[in-house]
This record gives sequence, C-alpha cells and structure tokens, in this order.
Amino acid sequence: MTKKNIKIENINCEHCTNTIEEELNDLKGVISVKANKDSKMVTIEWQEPPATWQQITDLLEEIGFPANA
Ligand SMILES: [Cu+2]
Repeated sequence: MTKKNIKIENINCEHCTNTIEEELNDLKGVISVKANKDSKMVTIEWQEPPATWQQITDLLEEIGFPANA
C-alpha cells in the first residue's frame, strides 16, 4: 500500500472535498481518501497495482483539482 499527502489549492469548501473523495474512491485500487477543506490537504492511500499515482493525478486534473507540489 502507498500513501501520499498532497495539497490542492482549488479546494474551497466541503463540496470540493466531497467531489475529490467520491471521484478518487471510484478509482480501482484506491483504498482511502481524506480531504480537508481548511488545510487543503488530501491524504490518499492506494494499492499499486491496479491504481497508479499517474492515474490519481490525471483524475484530479480532469475534475478541476490539480495537485500542487
Ligand atoms: Cu467547493
């Protein structure tokens, strides 16, 4: 299992965190997603394979929440 903490500047409210959590949870291999609207931090745990970090960041970009470094 792999775990990563990222900051997503586009997070503004709970609607944003819900969207991120729901969309990422739909990705096969993603185990857990925890998004915080105040810190704008997102913690993602996934199993690789089938999920890859590339898939996760691609999906985030697609839904309008690109990950910042
Ligand atoms: Cu929002």
